Amino acid sequence: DFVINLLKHPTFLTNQYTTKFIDTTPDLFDFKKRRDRGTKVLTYIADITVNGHPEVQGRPKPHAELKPARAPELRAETPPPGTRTLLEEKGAQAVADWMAAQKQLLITDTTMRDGHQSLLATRMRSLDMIKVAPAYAANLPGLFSVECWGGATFDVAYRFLQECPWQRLRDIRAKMPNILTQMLLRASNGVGYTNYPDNVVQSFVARAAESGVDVFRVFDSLNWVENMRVAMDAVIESGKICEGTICYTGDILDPARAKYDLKYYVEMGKQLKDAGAHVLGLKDMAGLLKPSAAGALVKALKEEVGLPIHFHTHDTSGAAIATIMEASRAGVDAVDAAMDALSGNTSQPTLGSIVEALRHTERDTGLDVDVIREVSNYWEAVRGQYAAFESGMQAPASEVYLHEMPGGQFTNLKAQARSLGLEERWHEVAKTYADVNMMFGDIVKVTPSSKVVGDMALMMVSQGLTRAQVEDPKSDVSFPDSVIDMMRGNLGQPPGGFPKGIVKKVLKGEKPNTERPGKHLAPADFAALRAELAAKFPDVEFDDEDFNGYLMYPKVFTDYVARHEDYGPVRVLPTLTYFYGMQPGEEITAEIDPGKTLEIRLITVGDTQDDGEVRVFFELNGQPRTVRVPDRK
Ligand code: BTN
Ligand code: 3PY
Ligand code: ZN
Repeated sequence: DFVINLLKHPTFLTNQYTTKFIDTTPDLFDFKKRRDRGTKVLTYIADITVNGHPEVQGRPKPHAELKPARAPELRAETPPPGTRTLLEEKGAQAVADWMAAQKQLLITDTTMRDGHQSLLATRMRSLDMIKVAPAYAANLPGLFSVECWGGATFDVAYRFLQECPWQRLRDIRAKMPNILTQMLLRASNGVGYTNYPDNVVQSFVARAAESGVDVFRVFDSLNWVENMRVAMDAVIESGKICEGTICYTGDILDPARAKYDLKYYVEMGKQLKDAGAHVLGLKDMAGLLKPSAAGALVKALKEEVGLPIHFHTHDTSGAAIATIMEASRAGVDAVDAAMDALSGNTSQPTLGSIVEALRHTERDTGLDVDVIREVSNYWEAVRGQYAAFESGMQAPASEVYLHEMPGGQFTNLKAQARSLGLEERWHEVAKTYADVNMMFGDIVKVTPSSKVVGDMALMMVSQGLTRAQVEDPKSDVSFPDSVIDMMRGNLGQPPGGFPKGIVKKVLKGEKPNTERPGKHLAPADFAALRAELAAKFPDVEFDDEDFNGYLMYPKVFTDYVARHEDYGPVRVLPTLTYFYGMQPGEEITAEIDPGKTLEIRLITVGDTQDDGEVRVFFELNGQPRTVRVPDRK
């Protein structure tokens, strides 16, 4: 007997045939195999064409005359050597030493991760990234790295895009072999929202390194270095680059926010160096670091920690480029930026403008602005296809200094507020978010701690509760689960711990755990979990990537596999087809395997039959095909 991996090599349904039959009938085997995947993809297109995609219902539509997204011409036949070449040849420490020795400001392009996470609700599909990856390799070998994995992209790929995040990583890696790939890792929270057992974190990091991640930006959502060690050690062990990261909050220039002062950050930087970081990440996830503060902070970190510094910020306030210029003057080694068309507002500052701002100065990035414009034009066309996921944010706003929401959360929380009917009361939500932060003791707010603060703020606004009412020991408040979880200590401890009063109120006297959460989590039983997954899908063979997806997100992964059995490899469809289906007469091409394409033409959509089904008529590679789907409208 044999099993096949339906996910990676979706072939055919083995249980319909005997092994012997297939062995002796290779032509039939080939035919069945193709027909099977083709039919599944046609079923998906038919379903979306008839019923619509739930994610875009009621949302703005892409412009009728969208320009096609064509990747720029390649300016080199083979990718010139880049930062990854150095990592492969000399190792992680050599890359860090090289960074520190450079005069130019090094640039990370975040378009494929934080850019779309912060502007388009993380909905960018792999196909749109893979198409342009060769142009990055050939035309932009001078980039420090390309952030293209981790953060929210992992679960969104399975959950909403019906595609495998690991395959995205492998495909980008293969098409961009010379530039470092970078991921965002939430330390013991992996790419999830809660602490995982140590062996799950270790397994995930090893797998990610193997599948193509070169730089791991590791942070903890409460800035607790103790809770970062397992992840950092795993990165170092893998031979890849460990960017131990400080999350920036508050304002080092404000005496009223003394909890997070210069000394605090320098001390944390030293702890990260001692924990083995090759590079010190400075993650300003909300865009709160003001220009003058950046000068002072970078100078102090450079002098007192002595690691190369990689700075990440968001342009929510509109002041990010000024901050970058100050950080650059103070000697920061690398900064994050997004390609122009996916920059600004809650995203990263504008890559092309940073390059221009530093031209003919001693920190000149050496990047070619013509190339950047070409690549940005590609992203502009891609962005047009995701109109449904635009946040509607019209302008930068200084309000970010009040609420301190991370760029990646802002649009998300706004959408959540909208779904609760609170959109008109957004500024109240923002103010309450700030109140909750103070009630929790002024904590770092970044996934997952930011989600806890957001949950609490939405609950208070929708129930009309003030901070004083919540804190009143005599009032009866039912707290969101995420708040109870955090007060139990399940995300770890913030500097100085959570305020005693709120812990007591939330936990109703239950004693919190103030030790590292992973210390009390039993290791996951990998053999038992593999068996559990296999039992759910007896005909599917899972590999190590799949299993690590299952470890992070058991339900999300299982749902993804179940849908994959019906719809097949929908990741190969053009983005407009994926979200909007097809028009009668329309024809598309989808590359189902390298060099092997499906030519799909939608002929017509029939009427709904008595049984509630609709027949949809296609041509697939010139052959007529009919699929039936339920009319759910
Ligand atoms: C997703 O996870 O949402 C992507 C898969 C799409 C499921 C299709 S979309 C059309 C149809 N309506 C549904 O509610 N589910 C299927
Ligand atoms: C994430 O964890 O996804 C973030 O982007 C945090 O800034
Ligand atoms: Zn960010």
